[in-house]
Amino acid sequence: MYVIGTAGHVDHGKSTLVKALTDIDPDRLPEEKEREMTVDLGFAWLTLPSGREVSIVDVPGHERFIKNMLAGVGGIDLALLIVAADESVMPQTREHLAILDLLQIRRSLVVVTKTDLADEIMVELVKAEIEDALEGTSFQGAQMVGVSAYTGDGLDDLKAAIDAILDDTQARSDLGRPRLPVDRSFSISGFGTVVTGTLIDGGFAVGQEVELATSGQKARIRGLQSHQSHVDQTQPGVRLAVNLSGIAREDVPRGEVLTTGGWLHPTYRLDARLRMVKGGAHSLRHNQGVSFHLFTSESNARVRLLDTDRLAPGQEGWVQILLSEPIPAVKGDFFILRSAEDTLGGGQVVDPAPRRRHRRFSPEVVERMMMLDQGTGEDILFTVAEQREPCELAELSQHSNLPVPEVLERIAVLESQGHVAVLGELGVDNGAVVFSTQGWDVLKSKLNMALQTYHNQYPLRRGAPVQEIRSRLGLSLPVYQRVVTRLAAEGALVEDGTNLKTPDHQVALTPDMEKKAAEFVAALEREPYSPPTDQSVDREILAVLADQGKVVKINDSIVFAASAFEEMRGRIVEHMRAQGEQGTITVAETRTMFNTSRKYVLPLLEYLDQQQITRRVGDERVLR
Ligand SMILES: Nc1nc2c(ncn2[C@@H]2O[C@H](COP(=O)(O)OP(=O)(O)OP(=O)(O)O)[C@@H](O)[C@H]2O)c(=O)[nH]1
Ligand SMILES: [Mg+2]
Repeated sequence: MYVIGTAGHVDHGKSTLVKALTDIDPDRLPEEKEREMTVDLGFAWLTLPSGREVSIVDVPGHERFIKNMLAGVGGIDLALLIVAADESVMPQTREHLAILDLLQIRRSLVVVTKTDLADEIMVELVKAEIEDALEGTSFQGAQMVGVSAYTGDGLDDLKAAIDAILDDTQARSDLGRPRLPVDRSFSISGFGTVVTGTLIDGGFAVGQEVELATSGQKARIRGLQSHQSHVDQTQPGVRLAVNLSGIAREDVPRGEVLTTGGWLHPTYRLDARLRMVKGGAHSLRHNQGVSFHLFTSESNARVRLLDTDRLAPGQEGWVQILLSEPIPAVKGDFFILRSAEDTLGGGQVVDPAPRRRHRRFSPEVVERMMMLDQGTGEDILFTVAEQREPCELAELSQHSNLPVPEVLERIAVLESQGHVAVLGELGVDNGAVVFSTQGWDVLKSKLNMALQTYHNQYPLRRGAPVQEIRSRLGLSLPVYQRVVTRLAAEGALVEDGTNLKTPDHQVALTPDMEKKAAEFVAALEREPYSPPTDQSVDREILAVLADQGKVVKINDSIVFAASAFEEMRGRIVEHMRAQGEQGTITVAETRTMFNTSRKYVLPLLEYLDQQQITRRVGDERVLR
């Protein structure tokens, strides 16, 4: 489906032409009918001679309503630039032309209206003037058709010309990420909230859950209509009325974007390539305040010029735009900048959510933006990965404006060429994360450094607690888990329970420590069942002895030599077994057995309970 938009100076016959073509009066507001002037957007549709159905968005020509005009032309495929034969090129002819040119509207056609008011020579003169105005714009060389809505003259030629152009126009791409920039919302009693707009980048279906990208609110699609007929699902490029449940009309103002959840987020900051209007009246200074228009939305903004102090009419530059109201944008979207008086320029979003405020006059910043703007799919994905790593697939897709299947394909190529590292299996929705190879190497060495530092600090510990290393690296848990799994598989680190260590880390005691440790164990062994509890030994050394299996730590004060502990455990178990299935042992029996005191026996039996060797029943222990 295609959407056609009108454009041109006030009173040049846009709405009358739409009515003549479609039999639908696009001026629906009472004040429009009364003043014979379009104030806000109008909508109509017709079936062309080929049988193709097309939508028409009719815009106001009056300078005062230029914002409404901007809200209407964002999603159109073909622009009809309308010039009255009795007035020729006028200020809003030029301004609308400049806007269509900046938005890079794909196809264009010039319509000279009111030919009944001019003779043939005058019409030719007007066409020559238009030709001059089109020079240097994307409209240059556009076909021109003369019509009179009054006599009907030329209307058939116009329809045929539109058909021919659309025959030759590619259907809108379906990226599977529908966006409906809302241009109207109203409520119908018995139905509730209805919003309208031109659908781009994907389709919607009845019953689907949707999200408002700016506010984040959710709603459900109750019904869909295109050209006043019910439809169950849609493709991109249609004019659509969406009946929503779960949301009030007031919560969906013009400028909202209806989309599927999770991928599109509003941004306060975007990077862009800005082109100033050729032959415009004003230049743009660094940090100047402007109004920013993207599809149907509008926000006040400041423009940071990144590679110059001033942009004169006709010049281009790299900019970072700071918005006062957040707007959901996608890489590649076209926007317009206006001052209070006129259209200054416009351009294309290069990065919809740059991570930082860029330094000005930085060659690296400009180089990255150029890569995002003009690079191949691989270049773009690599640049996004480098800037935002670790990156998930959805993030790569949003920031590159490439559909997920293409992202998967191209990331696989980048991985095979050694430019990126992919952690986890590449696939839809399985949480794989992508690093640039350099970023991955940096992370690996940081992790290695963190482990080394830990081992140096605590040479007697087996390893560093997993969570401590994670917080040092500042990684999210899912990413960290992928990182550890990958590095363990590569043999770059060893996972040991809840500890991590470098593969070559080994706990080694110094000779002095060895001596102290041996003395300590010997002291324990001298009194195996009542070992001394006043022996001071370094906690780290004690941990090593426990790790090595030479001692068993029962609690903070009681430590048995391993041989003693094994013997006691064996004899206690044996005592119970000897009595048959239901064998028991008491504290007193244990005490007698080892000729020791309650001080040792109580903690020992509790320890055996903890180890699930015994279980306490009243005053006795039974075997587990
Ligand atoms: N003679 C003649 N008059 C026309 C023709 N088309 C429109 N008009 C008249 O021109 C005036 C303006 O027409 P509109 O269609 O409202 O112009 P518009 O471009 O939609 O104006 P805005 O929406 O306000 O920018 C009206 O009085 C129309 O009747 C035509 O083909 N011939
Ligand atoms: Mg009009």
